[in-house]
Amino acid sequence: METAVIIPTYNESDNIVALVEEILALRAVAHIIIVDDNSPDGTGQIADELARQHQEVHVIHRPDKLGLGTAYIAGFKFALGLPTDCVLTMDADFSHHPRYIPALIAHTRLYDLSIGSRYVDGGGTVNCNLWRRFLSRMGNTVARLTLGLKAGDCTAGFRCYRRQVLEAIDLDSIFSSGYSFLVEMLYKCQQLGYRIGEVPIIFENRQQGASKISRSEIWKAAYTVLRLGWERLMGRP
Ligand SMILES: Nc1nc2c(ncn2[C@@H]2O[C@H](COP(=O)(O)OP(=O)(O)OP(=O)(O)O)[C@@H](O)[C@H]2O)c(=O)[nH]1
Ligand SMILES: [Mg+2]
Repeated sequence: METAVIIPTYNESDNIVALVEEILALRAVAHIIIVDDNSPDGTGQIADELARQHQEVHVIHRPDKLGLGTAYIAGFKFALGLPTDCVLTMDADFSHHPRYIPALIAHTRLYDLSIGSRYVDGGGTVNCNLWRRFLSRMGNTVARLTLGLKAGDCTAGFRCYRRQVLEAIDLDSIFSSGYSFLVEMLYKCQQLGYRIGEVPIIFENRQQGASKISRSEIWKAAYTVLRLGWERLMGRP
């Protein structure tokens, strides 16, 4: 299956070269699409250099930090313009290790959406502090209960979508611009009846660079879940 990988970046200069090289070494993906939001640390220029060296690498430059959700959407639209069968998303910080990419792609033969999951047998987290683990577990529990989501890991950004899924969803109708985009996308996939599978992964906390999750992102995510929960209650699609 021809696969495009989307990597949103904001200040990932310590990670991006090693990550792209590890992905290319797998020889499992046809395209790597880096979506950079004018990172002050020069990630965008490093990405341009990678694109000059490797024909598989494409770079989308956005003028400002516009959020993870809209970065995925920009990447999806670009990927759909290429002859890809599936589109994989992952973080740039090695929390989503490239070694799982082949299993995720293989799983997408059986499922419309495959999630690299911390919360299925064989999955887990390493080096994450108690607060991060609590936040993740809490976010998952609230999303599952409020929206009836069936996946174990509803907030994971390590995913592989079949092309048809992305073509069927009106990407411009997605409300969330930030991290809660992941929950909203999963909700839409489940509502549309797509088959969703999970591949166990060990999520490792980032070793280089800084986290971008702010307190306001957490509030925005809570609002998104409540908003979708209300729509579900009202029977709106
Ligand atoms: N283009 C773009 N990328 C972003 C934005 N916010 C975060 N990212 C990238 O999205 C990915 C996830 O962000 P992280 O800060 O690692 O968030 P996280 O993995 O949930 O949090 P940590 O575990 O603390 O690393 C990383 O590759 C970031 O560089 C944004 O506004 N725009
Ligand atoms: Mg991270």
